[in-house]
Amino acid sequence: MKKKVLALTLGLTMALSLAACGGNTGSSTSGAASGSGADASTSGSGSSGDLITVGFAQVGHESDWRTASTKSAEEVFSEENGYELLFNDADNDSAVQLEAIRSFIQQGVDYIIVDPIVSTGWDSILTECEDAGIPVIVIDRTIDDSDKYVSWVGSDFKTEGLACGEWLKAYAEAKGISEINALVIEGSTGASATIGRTEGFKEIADREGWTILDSQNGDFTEAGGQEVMESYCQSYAGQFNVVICQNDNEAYGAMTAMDAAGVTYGVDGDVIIVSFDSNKPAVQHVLEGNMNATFECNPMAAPFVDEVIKQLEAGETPEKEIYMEESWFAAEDIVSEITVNGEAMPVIHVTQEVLDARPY
Ligand code: GZL
Repeated sequence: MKKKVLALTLGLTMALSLAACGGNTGSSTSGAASGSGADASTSGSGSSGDLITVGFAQVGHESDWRTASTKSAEEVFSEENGYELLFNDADNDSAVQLEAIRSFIQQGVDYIIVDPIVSTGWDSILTECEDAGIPVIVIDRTIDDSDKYVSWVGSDFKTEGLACGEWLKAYAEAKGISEINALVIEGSTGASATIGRTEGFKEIADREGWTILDSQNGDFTEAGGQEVMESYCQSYAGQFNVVICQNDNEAYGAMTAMDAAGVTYGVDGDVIIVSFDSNKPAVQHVLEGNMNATFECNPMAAPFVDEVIKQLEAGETPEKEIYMEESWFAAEDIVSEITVNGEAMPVIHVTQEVLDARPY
């Protein structure tokens, strides 16, 4: 929008002045390619035309969920859709992410999209965006110490945690399991997804009198999940019957660790294991009974952001908060519905048909 307005003004001025002496107008946009990690660069050669330039500051590449999120953005913010995408993968480094946003400002992008690695430390950079007249759209994780952005598109992470707890309560009752001794493998420290899922599950655990033996950071990675679970198998051998993994990749690592320790899990095992995200490989594990349940976190925010930008381009005011639709999946057709925040929600029994229909 900035470029179109700028190009229009510039073009008009030049046309008027050139008309006096004959000549043509031009416009230039600076584009970019992708950058990642601490030496991330977001500069790039320009491309012409009235494309809307979007700078996307992504968390990193730590999980299947993140890959799906990035893929969705690349598909939506394409040249054929009228966009030029500048992309930065901050590799889970908050300093890199802030620098990438500063670079987008310097390049004069039309819009900035950010998935904030952590939920605090944002007011200063968002003020810089505001001063530069660049609208910011936040996706996925939340920013909790500034509201200087147009819209947020994402998930209710606490609801995901509550849903996990309510499902576990109903499942344990149906299975005649009277005592829950849980181990939690948390996501990245400071991420709102971690904070919300931890808070939601703990609320149900406290209400039901369950024991959470330990809760450690697995960094949303498979290696992190395996490392934490290896430690748990040492420290809590024979004491736990539930493992809550705050994303799919941590669950894959936890299963590897439990295999090595001779701990059985899943539908026919001694330990109930669940995950968050519900990427296709995780739903496959649920179908096969390796995992008991998975709670979806929808990574496909880009189409909703595209809608927000179209509204802004049309001079309209988008919603401040836009929540994604999400489902809960279980291996056994035992719990068909749970009530979360007073709302009845279906629990989907995973069949081959359900797996085949998964979009990511
Ligand atoms: C949640 C998202 C989390 C996913 C992880 O919305 O930020 O980060 O649950 C990802 O898989 O790494």
